Amino acid sequence: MAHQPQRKAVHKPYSGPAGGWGSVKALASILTQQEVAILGSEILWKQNKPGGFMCVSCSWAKPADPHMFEFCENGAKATAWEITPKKTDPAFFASHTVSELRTWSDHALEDNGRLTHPMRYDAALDKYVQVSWDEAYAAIGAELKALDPNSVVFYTSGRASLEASYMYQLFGRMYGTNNFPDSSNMCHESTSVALPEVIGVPVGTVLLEDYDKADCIFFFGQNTTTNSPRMLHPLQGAAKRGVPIVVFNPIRERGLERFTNPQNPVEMVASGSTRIATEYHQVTPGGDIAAITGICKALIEQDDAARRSGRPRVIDAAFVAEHTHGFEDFAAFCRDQPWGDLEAVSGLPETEMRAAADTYAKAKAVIANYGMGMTQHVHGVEACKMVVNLLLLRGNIGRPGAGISPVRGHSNVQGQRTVGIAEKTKLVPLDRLKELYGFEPPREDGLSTVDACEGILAGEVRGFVGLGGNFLRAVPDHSRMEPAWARMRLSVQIATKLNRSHLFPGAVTYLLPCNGRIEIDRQATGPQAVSMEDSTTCIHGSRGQRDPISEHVRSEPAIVAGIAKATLAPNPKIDWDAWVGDYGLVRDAIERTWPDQFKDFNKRLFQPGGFPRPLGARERVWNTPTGKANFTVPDSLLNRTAPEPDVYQLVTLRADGQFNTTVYSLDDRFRGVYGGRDVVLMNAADMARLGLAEGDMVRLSTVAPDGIARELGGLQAIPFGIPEGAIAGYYPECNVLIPLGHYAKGSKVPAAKSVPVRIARDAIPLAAE
Ligand SMILES: Nc1nc2c(c(=O)[nH]1)N[C@H]1C(S)=C(S)[C@@H](COP(=O)(O)OP(=O)(O)OC[C@H]3O[C@@H](n4cnc5c(=O)[nH]c(N)nc54)[C@H](O)[C@@H]3O)O[C@H]1N2
Ligand SMILES: Nc1nc2c(c(=O)[nH]1)N[C@H]1C(S)=C(S)[C@@H](COP(=O)(O)OP(=O)(O)OC[C@H]3O[C@@H](n4cnc5c(=O)[nH]c(N)nc54)[C@H](O)[C@@H]3O)O[C@H]1N2
Ligand SMILES: [Mo]
Repeated sequence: MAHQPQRKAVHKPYSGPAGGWGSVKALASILTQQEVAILGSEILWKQNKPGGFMCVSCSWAKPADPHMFEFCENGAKATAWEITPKKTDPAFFASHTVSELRTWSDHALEDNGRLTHPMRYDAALDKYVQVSWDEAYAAIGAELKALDPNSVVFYTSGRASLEASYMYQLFGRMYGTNNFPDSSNMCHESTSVALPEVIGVPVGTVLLEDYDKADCIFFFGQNTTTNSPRMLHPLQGAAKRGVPIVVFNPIRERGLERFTNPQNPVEMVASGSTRIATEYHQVTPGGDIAAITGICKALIEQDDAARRSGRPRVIDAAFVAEHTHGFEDFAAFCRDQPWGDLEAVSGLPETEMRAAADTYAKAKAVIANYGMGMTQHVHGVEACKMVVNLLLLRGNIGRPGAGISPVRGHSNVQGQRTVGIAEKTKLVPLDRLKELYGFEPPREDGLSTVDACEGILAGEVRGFVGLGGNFLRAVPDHSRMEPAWARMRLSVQIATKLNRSHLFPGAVTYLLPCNGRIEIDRQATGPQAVSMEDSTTCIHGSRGQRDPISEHVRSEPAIVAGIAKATLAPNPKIDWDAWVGDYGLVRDAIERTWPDQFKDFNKRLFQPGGFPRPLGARERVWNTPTGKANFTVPDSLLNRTAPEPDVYQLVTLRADGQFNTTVYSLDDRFRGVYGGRDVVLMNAADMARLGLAEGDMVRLSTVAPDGIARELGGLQAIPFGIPEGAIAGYYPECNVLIPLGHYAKGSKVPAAKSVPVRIARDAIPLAAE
């Protein structure tokens, strides 16, 4: 990979709350950089409001009775980033070769502005050149027809609407493949594999209103501050009601400690803030299975004692008897684990696990939230099931104020799965598609993200179509994936902004610019609405508000239809043009495919707060093999690879100034790291042991069974509050260190939260500032 110049970062520990004036300042600086004046304009009034547009940042629920401004600092940044007037147009491409652009940073590429015209890569010039849409569709269709459908993958990043996603999966299946890897494969796939086995649904069971009814809230490995800041509003409400909030995280994340609501004038003026976490347990990365086992062990011990002395039970015995399976095995497992082992693996003293158990046992209704700190580990699937074990002990699923809440990432990542973006055929109603559209869908499972990467490395995947995202940057093992990419025959990238995935062309490469969700989507029957599903299964309509960046960009449904028509033989049962002309017809088709889930879809599109999809587990109907909710015994207490001397566990993190591979700024405000991302955050004792002073340069090298060398140098060591033996660096820069084969068993989610690495001194000079 081309070496990008290092920028010196400044470390100034952050003492303020999350939100507050810092939030306003950071936002103002992005608005200036993106040349947008949205503060005080109509656009932020419309964000996450019924009849307005749904935020393009995270997937957190949107309330029926929104705040005056229902957005957060990061949502507003994402809005500014999308509606910037800056353009990456044909003139720009004429003056930069692709080789040169490969030396640009992630930030610089996207900061250049929106893509405006369809482009084709010209190898002789090493440049992108402008083409017409018809030319692009015809060429892509011809290429796809010549390729074996099973050698092509159709990637989706979780932002595309339900309408675009439904059309995309239908097109891919009619073309002949189930190769639908998506961003979820790198994200909550561990959840999607775990939850169906244990509670019969692949998604969380809570609704937003449950946060008002909960009397205890747990967080495992989710950084609300940065990644779903609007969630801090209900949390602040809960904290003010005196609800205990118990956090498990190796890093003390500021928003989970203290929050000032930037939209509350009284708090802002008085510089007030609300304490969020009542207990903060700095678990070792990969220590949660052991930590939860400890909590469950304490509860079971208390329950055993209560049973012996005839006192009221600590577990919900009636619920366990009526609704669950496997309790006795699980209880025996917990009783058997020595506290010493649980302490060693979790990094927490027995007293902390017991304290969390006491808090849990006192509460009548508990919500457990979790994120990438659980799913992106080698036993990520088991970790998700452990959260379920904890909840089942006291009947905390399927009752008001209680439930499981995997906090999803991209704004429609959950919804895409709901409408058929899945490589696993059991998740898709193939017979129904066959009946509705009169074709024989492929029946073998397709490729997940990791499978697709393996296929690209092996030369078996010959074509890639990306509906959004930055695949090549989001996946592990950059130094192997980037050179392999160019061996593909076809690369088609549907995108709003230029990114690194666009700079490794295959033989035939097209870059197709699309509308963003905030833009007005004008079609034959007038401006169209699209829809998405939030993290709590609620479906919301969304209407674009701004004029598109250029008259040459097209909507995602239009682009999918354009490629489909150029590739497939006409099918009398699908009128692609009619669908593009009226997305209501696509919603009708979605309703016909899943009549129970999408009943009266068009009628309910703008229901305030969204309409929830029905979910068995919410009603205590368990669609599992046993017909009950299942307790399970984890296959490992340790959610990472076994420790070795001098090997550190690297956690890859998101900074506050980024949305995945989109880097808005080089700051990570709440963690006190400013102006550079080439850092390693380390425990001061580890730095002392290695003889490192703050600012010393280090090089990380991966310890992997495949023996392939993976290195990243030029990283500044910064002392930080992280457990000894663990270090942290930023995603996507650190992805070069993650072996493709280092993923969660069962879900293949790259184990990005614990990569075994060695640390050495390095001497790369810093770029002049
Ligand atoms: N502004 C902004 N918003 C975003 C995104 C973004 O990049 N920027 N990304 C979106 C996407 S796609 C997603 S998936 C979500 C991601 O949101 P999160 O699920 O919050 O994911 P991460 O930021 O990767 O961080 C996970 C947290 O896990 C902690 N952690 C790491 N290892 C462990 C562990 O072993 N145990 C425990 N208990 N904790 C651990 C880390 O310290 C960190 O606080 O956010 C979405 N929203
Ligand atoms: N080491 C490490 N790796 C990780 C993670 C981690 O925590 N650590 N997290 C993983 C996770 S959770 C995820 S979800 C993936 C994210 O992987 P992706 O979803 O593939 O990546 P993004 O960075 O979200 O994609 C950004 C690009 O999307 C395009 N885009 C933005 N808006 C639109 C739109 O409306 N339409 C279209 N067509 N394109 C648009 C822009 O061109 C932009 O450059 O990364 C994963 N990789
Ligand atoms: Mo994600």
